[in-house]
Amino acid sequence: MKTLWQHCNVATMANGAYSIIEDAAIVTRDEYIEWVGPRLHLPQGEYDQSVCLEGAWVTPGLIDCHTHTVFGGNRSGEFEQRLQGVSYADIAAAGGGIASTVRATRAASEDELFASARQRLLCLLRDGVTSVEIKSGYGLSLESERKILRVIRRLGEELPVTVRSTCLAAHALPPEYKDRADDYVEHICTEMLPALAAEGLVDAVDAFCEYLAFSPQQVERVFQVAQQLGLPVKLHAEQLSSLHGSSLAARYQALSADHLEFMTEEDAIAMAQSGTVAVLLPGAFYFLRETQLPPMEALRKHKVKIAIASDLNPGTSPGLSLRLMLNMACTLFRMTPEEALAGVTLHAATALGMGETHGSLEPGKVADFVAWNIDRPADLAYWLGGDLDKRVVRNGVDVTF
Ligand code: DI6
Ligand code: FE
Repeated sequence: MKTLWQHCNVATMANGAYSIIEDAAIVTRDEYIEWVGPRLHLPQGEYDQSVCLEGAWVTPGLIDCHTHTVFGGNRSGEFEQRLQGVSYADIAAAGGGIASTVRATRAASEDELFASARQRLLCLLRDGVTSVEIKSGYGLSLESERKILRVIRRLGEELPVTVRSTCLAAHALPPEYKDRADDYVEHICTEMLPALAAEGLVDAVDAFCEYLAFSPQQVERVFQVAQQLGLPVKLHAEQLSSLHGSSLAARYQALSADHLEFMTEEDAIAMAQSGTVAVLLPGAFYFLRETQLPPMEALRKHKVKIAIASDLNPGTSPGLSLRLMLNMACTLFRMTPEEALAGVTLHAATALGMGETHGSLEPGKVADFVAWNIDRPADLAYWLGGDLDKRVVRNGVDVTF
């Protein structure tokens, strides 16, 4: 099926810049982009169908490259506690925090987890998301991590979105391993990861490197096993303190290091050298009322690719809109709307190892795009949420709903 999409302006996001083509046309053949350029230069040819986009601005489909969409329960009670002055770390130390979501997630059936995650994922899709990464990490046992990863696979099968699964078994210490972090890491490395990878449930491996989670030495053990299994790694690093997890991630050619508020310039240099993407999570920064800003200047100076994601999770970023994160990236982190859009398209694709096939509108790439009824691309970072008028095309097919 060959389709001509025309009467639109395109921000192709090639090379991570708007790369605008006014009065553009896009030719797709099945799920791929065959041609994109000014309509006046459209090559002669026959089309099975021609679609008028009525002057819309077309961008690549948005990519949310860091979410924890699958979990049981929620933590709005802890939100109230934090508003009364109790810290995130205090709540975690008292058995709340991640541990409380682990209890609720373990207690939920696969169908219950699927139903609640589906609702949240639909919110992201209504915002123009066509690819999403979803992490496990609220199960923390082989059986319950498997349950979450199976739900993640099922979400990708039943909804019009490309889903990448990440195993985050090293998210927190499960209660049965209290005071035995090394033993839990050993269990992850010898039992969980090999089994889950063999079942085809894992596309990448992540860990939480933090004083209240896992040490760089423990993370390195997990990375070594991931490498043996042929799986790419990523890391939650420098969110609450500086342990140089981002440099460790760079040493293992991680796809991304995420959060990064407390990273140093040396970390940025290491990430630039390994091509590791910096994934910034303004929703978590905002929701925790963090004051330490990620080092934007160092990231820009060393040309580290910057992605933006929702971090959708019940504890630190109950964010159901990736476009809202664009706004926060601009207002809180002083990114430009162009940088922010690159952060949810091309650089987000790279953070998922999909940069060759997704994230920009170029011939040969997958035809995932959104035609927005807006005046300028900056509108995407300007409006605070809301359901903007749009058409969503995924794999060359209109999936607007
Ligand atoms: N960092 C975060 O912000 C989330 N996980 C992580 O490693 C928080 C998860 C939670 O509080 O439930
Ligand atoms: Fe996270």
